[in-house]
Amino acid sequence: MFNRLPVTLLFAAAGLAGCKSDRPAAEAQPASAAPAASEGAPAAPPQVTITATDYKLELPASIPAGVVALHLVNHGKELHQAQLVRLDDGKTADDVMAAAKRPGPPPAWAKFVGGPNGVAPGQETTSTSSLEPGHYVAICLIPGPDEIPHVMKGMIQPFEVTPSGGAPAQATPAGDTVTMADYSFRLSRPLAPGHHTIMVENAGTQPHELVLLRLAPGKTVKDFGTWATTGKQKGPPPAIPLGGVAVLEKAGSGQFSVELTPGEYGLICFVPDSKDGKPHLMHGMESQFKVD
Ligand SMILES: [Cu+2]
Repeated sequence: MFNRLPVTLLFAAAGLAGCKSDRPAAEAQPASAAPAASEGAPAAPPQVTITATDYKLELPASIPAGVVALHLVNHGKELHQAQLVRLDDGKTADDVMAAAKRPGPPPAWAKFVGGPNGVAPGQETTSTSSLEPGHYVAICLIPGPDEIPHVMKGMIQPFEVTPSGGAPAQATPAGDTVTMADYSFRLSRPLAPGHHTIMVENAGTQPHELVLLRLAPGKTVKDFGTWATTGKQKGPPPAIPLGGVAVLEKAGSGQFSVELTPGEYGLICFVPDSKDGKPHLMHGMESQFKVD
């Protein structure tokens, strides 16, 4: 399945599910824990740190179910993401690797539920999701200049989401929404400079992802699409990926936060089309906007 991803699924990580906050929440993770809620107020979601290097993803072996903020830190020299994939009972990371080596669409037992999307070396990003209990893997499907997706080099890490009995956590209310369709992004309103929490919803029939790009002067989203796919990542990148939400299946949602400064930005989706296998950007799933 991931064989044809090298070029096509560039930033496709599996997306996390929605961030509606009516799920039982989670005790804070010992590692990076969550703010406590005041009496009567919903708890803030626990935070889990995911560290990416060339080529490993590190995260806790167990995460409490419910709303969780996933903070991805890229210590590598290449672009990385943390696509979350929920596996049916009995399936393991080895099954995912075996499937990755076969051509064809992803197996039905693997559900792409979002997660923090691609960030440049040295960057970090946070994506908030609502996770059901179950077996999961975090993977990086972004290829390097050799067009081999990082999952094939070991960027796959299993983890469990375990039932939790705490008070419901509350995601930060999103001030902005991006609705994804086949094949478009629609912003609920223009984005001003400053901090934003952005809800991403998949209203399409196919899986989609959102990668937020800050464009280099004079460059376009299309330039980045070409650089990342057919251009073998040669030369200076025409844009810096600032995260987003990795692949979400139909009706999935997740949110991410970002600090915007004035400039030109883009949104792009690299998910391979279910009919012709071309990345969605080639079906027009890319858009550009100005922050000023
Ligand atoms: Cu798409």
